[in-house]
Amino acid sequence: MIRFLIVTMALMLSCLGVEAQETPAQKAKRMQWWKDARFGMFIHWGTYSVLEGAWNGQDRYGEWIRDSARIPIDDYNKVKDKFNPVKFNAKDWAHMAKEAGMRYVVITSKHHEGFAMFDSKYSDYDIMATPFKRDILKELSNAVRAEGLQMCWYHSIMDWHNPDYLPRRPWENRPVGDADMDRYVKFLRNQVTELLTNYGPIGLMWFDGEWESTWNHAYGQALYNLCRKLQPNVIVNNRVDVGRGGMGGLSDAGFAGDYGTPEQEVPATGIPGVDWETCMTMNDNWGYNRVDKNYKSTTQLIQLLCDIVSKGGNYLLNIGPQPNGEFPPESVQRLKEIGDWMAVNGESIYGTSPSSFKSLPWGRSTTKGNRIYLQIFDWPASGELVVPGLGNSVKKVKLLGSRQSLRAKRAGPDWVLTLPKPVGKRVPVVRIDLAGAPIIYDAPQLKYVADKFVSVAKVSMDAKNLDVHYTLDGKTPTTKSPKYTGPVTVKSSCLVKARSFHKGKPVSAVSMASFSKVDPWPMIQLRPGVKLTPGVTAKVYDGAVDALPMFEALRPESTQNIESIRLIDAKRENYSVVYSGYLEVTLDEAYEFALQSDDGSRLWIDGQLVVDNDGLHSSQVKTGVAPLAKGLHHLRVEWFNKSGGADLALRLGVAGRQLQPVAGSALFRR
Ligand code: FHN
Repeated sequence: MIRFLIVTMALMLSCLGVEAQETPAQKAKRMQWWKDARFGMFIHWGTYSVLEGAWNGQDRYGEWIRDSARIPIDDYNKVKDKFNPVKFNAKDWAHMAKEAGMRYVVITSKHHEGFAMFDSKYSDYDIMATPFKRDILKELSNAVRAEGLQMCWYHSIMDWHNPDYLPRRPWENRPVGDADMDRYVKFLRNQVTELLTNYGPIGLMWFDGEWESTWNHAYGQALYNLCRKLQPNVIVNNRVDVGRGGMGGLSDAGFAGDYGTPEQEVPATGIPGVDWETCMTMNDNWGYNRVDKNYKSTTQLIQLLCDIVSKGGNYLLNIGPQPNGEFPPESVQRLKEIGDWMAVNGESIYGTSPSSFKSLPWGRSTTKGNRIYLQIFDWPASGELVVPGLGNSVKKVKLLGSRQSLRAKRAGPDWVLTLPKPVGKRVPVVRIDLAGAPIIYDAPQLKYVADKFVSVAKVSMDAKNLDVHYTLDGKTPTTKSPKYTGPVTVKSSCLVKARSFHKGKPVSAVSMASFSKVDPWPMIQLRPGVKLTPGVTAKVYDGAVDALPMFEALRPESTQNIESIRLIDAKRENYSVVYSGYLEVTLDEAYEFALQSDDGSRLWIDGQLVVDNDGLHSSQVKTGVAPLAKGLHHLRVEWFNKSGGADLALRLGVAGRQLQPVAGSALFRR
């Protein structure tokens, strides 16, 4: 335990490194090449490729074959003896990536199997132990850079080969022996050091396999800092740490990693201010499977690229090379066809910002300064394409790949483009040059923390470049109504209405929200003589649950008095805690509470549920608002942790203002 604490403290101290010093502008500069690139090649290649997805008569496996087919490690180790990709040609691979319009290449330097696709001095389970005996990563990094692309590494934290990595596969009777996770972390860091020292400038580190309980935030943050120390300009994805929320791929604040990693899915909308990259297979497997012919069509892949980029994301499209070192022919064909499209339409992808439109019924859009690009998935039978709510004057309209300009006419808030005969190509793209930055006739977006308030509520109204007029009496806004110039303070119950205007004319629907001034929940009157002590009571319950239980039906294993709402034991698994006491607030106000937990949690104030953050999940934050009178209020927090990471934090503040951790000085117990 002492050793673990020493190692963890050392790793935590190393956490006070890079991120703390980098400014947002410096990070933006570091990530600019990646944001502009928008499109990359993922390559999953390892000894699993030799098996082509087949084992013992089953042939539906992929890169997880050792685990899925339950192959004992001694049998699996022999597979490397057949790894001899005699047709591997790094220049061919790099050229195909370039021609496909991809700007970076991410290859598995080590997948979960633990095999190093490079010459590592820290392991004899590496490429030099195969008949091939060539450093694939060295050859590929040279070829990729020669094509002007960024070389990047995928590296798995989870390792099914190294005897120090824990946990073992649940099905294998491989003794734990003197396995030592700290020793494994040192091995992992040594190989990452090789990858960021011996192969020239690396664009990004794509970590993976971070989800098992033996990996933690201290390890993750320290590994992030190691990468940035070795190559300060390297980008590191969020799977280096433990903050990722499942396949949706995004992390909560407070965890290491420069961008989110949705996998096999595209977020429903863009996420302003959040960088993310969707990784996806062409068929159903990351690693090569010889019978998996379920390839997405080229048109589907191009539409996915447009959808992702229109939302501000990057697309990392996977290839699973064959054991002979060639890409599958189906992949080669799609790369070529995507490249043909990118050669004509790449300007609508590279260096673009997300769509200016909330949604388009016929396709997607991207933005680049005073230009918008329209990527047409469904060609209008009428030959007329309606561009909804575009407020600008249109200077020029062109179909990319053709010389002719297209006719455009205004129709109320819309523009209507006359298209030529269907071009029959995949996803035609129209470019519109505007007179100024895009002005889209969206209804104002009303933003506020709570629609119930005690003293005042504040509401902001965002309509990008348009004028907004609003009313507080429920009437439809006109140009004679107050013009929005900044957050509006609401002091009595009312219906707020707002509308967008352009050049003195209404150009959007009316947005509305109802606000109610309420009486605060009364303070708790204690019986005379009742003495309070700072802190709260914590009742601890043993047992694995998947959701918060009915605690009234359970018997606590212990009751403790602690100074604040915090984790009691960050390393313990399968237990729950109920924290109870009194919270003292100093004003009659609507208070916003933010409850962060891994796993589930709930916050009750005066017996009313204010925040429900229940469920099996990684660290996530939920918020709620309660109108409270100055004085004492009952507070109860329920929390549980099943396995893996654990987290608990409670913050509060007057609604609309900065939230702060609930101070121990505001908490009391009998
Ligand atoms: O387990 C891996 C899987 O094999 C593959 O590498 C994907 C690619 O992002 N990542 C993990 C599954 O989330």
